[in-house]
Amino acid sequence: MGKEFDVAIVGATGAVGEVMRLILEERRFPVRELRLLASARSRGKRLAFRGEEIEVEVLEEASFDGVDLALFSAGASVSRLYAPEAVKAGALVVDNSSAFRMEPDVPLVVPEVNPGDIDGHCGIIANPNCSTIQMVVALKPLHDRWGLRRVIVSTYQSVSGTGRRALQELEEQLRCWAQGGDGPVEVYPHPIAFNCLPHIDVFQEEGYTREEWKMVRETRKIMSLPDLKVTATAVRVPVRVGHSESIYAEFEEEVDPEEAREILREAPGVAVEDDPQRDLYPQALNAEGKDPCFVGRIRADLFLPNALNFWVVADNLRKGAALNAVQIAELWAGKTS
Ligand code: 25A
Ligand code: L14
Repeated sequence: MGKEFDVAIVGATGAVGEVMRLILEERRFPVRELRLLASARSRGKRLAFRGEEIEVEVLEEASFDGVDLALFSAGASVSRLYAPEAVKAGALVVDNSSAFRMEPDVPLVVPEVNPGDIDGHCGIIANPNCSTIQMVVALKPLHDRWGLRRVIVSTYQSVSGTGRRALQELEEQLRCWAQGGDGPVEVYPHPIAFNCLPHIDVFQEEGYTREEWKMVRETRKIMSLPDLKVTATAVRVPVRVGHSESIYAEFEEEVDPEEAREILREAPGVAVEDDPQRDLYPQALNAEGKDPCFVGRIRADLFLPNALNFWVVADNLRKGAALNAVQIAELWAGKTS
């Protein structure tokens, strides 16, 4: 029998934490014991894992005694406070927050793109931003063929990215609208029902948001292209689950959209859905609950022979967060046992 691990999920009752538990079970990750950790709000809640019920515990410093692997998804402030405690207790931390991603000694890993980078870790491996993950999974095989020079991306991000409260707010606004009223507006600065908000995370330098800067910096780090030109516009749309992206990618060499389609068909973690004559293209509704990054609308740029345009959709809670984190854990476990 292979090695088994004591695993903790921090933020176990959140939108991503729930999916982490599901994916550990689905992929038969070798869990000996699972510890579910959250804030005092969730104390005593019981959640199912492999047919048994596990009680949620309140996160504290001592929570990591005996833990081999800790998956964090409770926000950056919780990670900053508790990830060092988990490392001290001897655990490997896979952190889904933005707290450590740009630290030089913290690998930022997408297993299909830079699996070798996990070797440099000092106890923490960071899981990238959801929009960045699905973009680099599609860009990497094209970069290997033609050499990536510049990327312009616009995102259409679902509300589940913000967490449970945002999902509830969208539903509440829709319910109130159906009854002729207005719903509560608390999580986002404006209504999200029937709306698009070009505002994800906080506004920062040069008029870009933090989400947009994450897409610039994290893409450069994951792809080891420190000077890559990336321009992002991140938009929240009234979709429950699944982030969509319109990507313009410019290369060193002339490209061929048919060859791009073939390359992407063979690429790990990618599923090509591209037959416009049959109305076939990736959709958020179809991506929910699935693992691949779906790519479609692959076409040559009309004016530049070295550029492609395409559309990428993935389940932001799975490949954008929980699945990628468990894939990192699998890479690590493979080297540990
Ligand atoms: O700080 P950030 O990085 O900006 O992250 C903010 C939020 O974004 C989500 C996640 O929300 C996070 O809290 N998030 C982070 N990274 C994400 C990613 N990559 C991401 N979402 C998608 N993709 P969430 O509600 O989905 O999950 C929160 C989880 O973290 C636990 N938690 C929060 N603070 C904690 C903590 N655990 C320990 N110590 C703390 N101090 C949280 O557990 C949940 O598991 P909980 O017990 O606090 O929440 C149980 C229920 O309570 C509701 N709730 C959450 N926050 C509030 C709240 N209710 C009222 N007020 C609140 N402020 C939730 O509905 C949850 O079901
Ligand atoms: O940096 O869609 O992981 O709001 C998690 C939530 C990115 C944005 C992160 C969202 C954030 C995401």
